[in-house]
Amino acid sequence: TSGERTAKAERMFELMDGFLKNDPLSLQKDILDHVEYTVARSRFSFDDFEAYQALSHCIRDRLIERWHDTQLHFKRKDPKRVYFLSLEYLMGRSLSNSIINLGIRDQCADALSQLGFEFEVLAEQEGDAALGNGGLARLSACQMDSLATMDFPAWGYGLRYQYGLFRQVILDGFQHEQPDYWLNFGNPWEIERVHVTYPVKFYGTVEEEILNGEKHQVWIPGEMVEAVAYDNPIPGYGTRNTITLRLWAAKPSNQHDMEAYNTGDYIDAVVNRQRAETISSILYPDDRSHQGKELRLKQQYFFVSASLQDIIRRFKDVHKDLNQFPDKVALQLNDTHPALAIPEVMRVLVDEEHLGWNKAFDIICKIFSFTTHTVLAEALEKIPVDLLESLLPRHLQIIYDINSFFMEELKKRIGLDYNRLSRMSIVEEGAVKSIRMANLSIFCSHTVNGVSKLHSELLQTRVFKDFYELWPEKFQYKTNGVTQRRWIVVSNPNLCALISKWLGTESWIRDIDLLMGLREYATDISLHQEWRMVRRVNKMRLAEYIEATSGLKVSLDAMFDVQMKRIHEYKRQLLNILGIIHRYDCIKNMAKDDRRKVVPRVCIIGGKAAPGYEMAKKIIKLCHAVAEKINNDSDVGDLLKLVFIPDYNVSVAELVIPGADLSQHISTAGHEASGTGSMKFLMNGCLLLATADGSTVEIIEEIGEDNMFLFGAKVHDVPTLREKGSTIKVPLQFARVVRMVRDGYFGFQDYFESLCNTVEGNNDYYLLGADFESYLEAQAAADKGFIDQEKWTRMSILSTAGSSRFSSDRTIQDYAEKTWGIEPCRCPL
Ligand code: F55
Repeated sequence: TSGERTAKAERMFELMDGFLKNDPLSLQKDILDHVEYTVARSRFSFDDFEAYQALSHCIRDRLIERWHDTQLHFKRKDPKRVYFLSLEYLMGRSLSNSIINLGIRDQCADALSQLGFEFEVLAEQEGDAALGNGGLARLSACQMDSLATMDFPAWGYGLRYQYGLFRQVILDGFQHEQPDYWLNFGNPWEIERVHVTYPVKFYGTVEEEILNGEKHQVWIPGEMVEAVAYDNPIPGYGTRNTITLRLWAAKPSNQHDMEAYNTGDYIDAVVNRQRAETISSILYPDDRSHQGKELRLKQQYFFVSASLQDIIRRFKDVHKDLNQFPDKVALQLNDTHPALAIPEVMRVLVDEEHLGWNKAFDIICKIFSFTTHTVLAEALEKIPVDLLESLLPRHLQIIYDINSFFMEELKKRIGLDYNRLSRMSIVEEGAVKSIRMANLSIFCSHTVNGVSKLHSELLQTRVFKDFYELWPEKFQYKTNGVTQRRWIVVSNPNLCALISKWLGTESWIRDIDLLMGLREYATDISLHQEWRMVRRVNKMRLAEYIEATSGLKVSLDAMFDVQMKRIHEYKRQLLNILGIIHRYDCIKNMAKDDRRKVVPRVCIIGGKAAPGYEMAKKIIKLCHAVAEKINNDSDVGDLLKLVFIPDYNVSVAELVIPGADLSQHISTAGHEASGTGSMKFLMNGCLLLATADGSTVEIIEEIGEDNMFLFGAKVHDVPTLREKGSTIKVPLQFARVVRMVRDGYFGFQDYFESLCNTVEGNNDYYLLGADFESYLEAQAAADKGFIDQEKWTRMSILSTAGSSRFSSDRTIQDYAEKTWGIEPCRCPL
């Protein structure tokens, strides 16, 4: 009865004694309780790792309180929600970020120091959550942070891979991949929801049924697995709002293969069941190509099906009429990887909810928005029809139906221009008939977003020109951004304190535009002093890390020059290395006296190569071979060092970025859709040496050409240069450094031959030769700038001050207003 319920609620409230408290004493008590009852160690003897575990659980409890309140608040208010669908998230560590967003950093540090622990040491115990490859995946993580902080009613959906991105181990200068079994020591940041499960079906056949005198297609699936939810609370900063990142794990279903138990071998049947788990077992480590593998397709559908069942259930809990779906739901496709959501929603609406085809399609076009992260037509995802037909026969039919409708619409607009029709078709005919996931996504979304202004121009004039001409209003762009919470507050606490001191407020952590206020002090000598001090301490930290990982001692007076990102030919790490060889060669050929004028450099390179990407792996080896030579040459000493930092990931980035003086973003113009690493360096007051590619074009607009070192061909020069091919005038120094590698100056002559071939004559697709001279000029300008420390410091301050446009808060605000149509929904305190 309701009387009993009230009594029970009152009793509960009495027992709970309000919310968990955040003073150091209460924190200590909770930590010790978790040592004893969660970690099950004696409170008189536990090590750093166990202390980390206990502290994490203590923080987790506090996250859960806020998360419950937020979810309840959303439920009560029932606002329009955005569902962010992404197959990848690079969350990195959670402890520091949570403590900072909860606003209890100092209290935690106090609590720990009295127990004899240091917060920083415990934070180092945590491993990275690396459920993604690179920029796209880290962008999702930054955007989740902004969505929570800005109080948006948002959910992230993804896959809970058991193996994250491989660990990179370097042996003899070669990359080796080791599995990242990251859940080994437990994961306090997730909440397993054993009762939030959905069946996901595969294979089987489609049959026709007559229902109320009408023909219907029904899918009779052949296999079933269970999706189990794992919720990762994402706390906002300066708000109680804590949103959900829901990751799905595959488990065998009890209905998986019922027949086998009756007919076959019991042992075999159980072993077979277990195979269901492989669906969510491993992240594909390739960030370029779509391999057309069945397992990958299974992952995509598994993720999409479970997420949509969850989303539709949440909608139906409150609403009866599916026509209202678009008023309550926005579905965001993070690249084409989750694009099977389109035919899946169609299938549910038409086959299960029995909506008419036109009505269903109308709903589809109102709920989906699509963001693409690539510039290259050849990188667009295609799914072989054969694969789809066997795994998801009904979805293939639906895609064909959508395509017929699309072709009819198109013919009305452009007539019988068959070339164009076949270019735009969702179905690609050819040796391997396949589905063009981008074409499907564009046609069925109300908005197609690029990730920078330049990227969007390229989409409109090249990659999706045919579509843009017909539906220009669909095309928008939202320049990427990164979260200042992680990339300044968490990773650079000293700079954070300095900024707050000079701005007289911490509000910039939520309101990034305030950061521009630093411009006013760009020439203030006392800020300069403090700024340099902070930067030097960060360099010290980085130097210690370099010594610990590679044994190399580096001078703090040298310029720390960093290029860290996935290894790709288009990102031109090879240009960097060839530039370093040139620098080395110059030093060697100098008179001793002249060497005094050389600005000392520590060149730092890091990044992972996709396991099957031969050239990228050769670039890594070349970097090591060159480092070996330079670092052991007594003629060179501290004037030049080259370090490869292994196993680049989010937490390595947090350490390296604050210590960088200069960072390189040197892709061939027109190849980097946006680039987000540059924004993190910029926020931390690192100067950029860059080409006018991706978001760099907008960074130039914001901080001015004089505040960075720009070089290289512009987007519009590239096609002409490529046509010219081997007739381009390539500087002698370029030929010389390539020769050195070719001739075995760094050993491994045969191994590097094919790499050298990629940059010579007509083969030099990424225009290393054409850009070399201008690259060296930019490098010389950087050297010159570094000598004038006052000028450098001013540029550094102006870089940080100019980074506000590149906060993911701004990106998310744009998406909310212009693409999703959602509003903040703030949980009361
Ligand atoms: C991952 C898997 C596949 Cl199958 C294909 C691509 C990827 C991937 O990781 N892409 C990626 O990271 N793209 C990058 O996205 C960033 C965020 O928008 C951009 O800044 C960057 O330019 C782009 O390369």
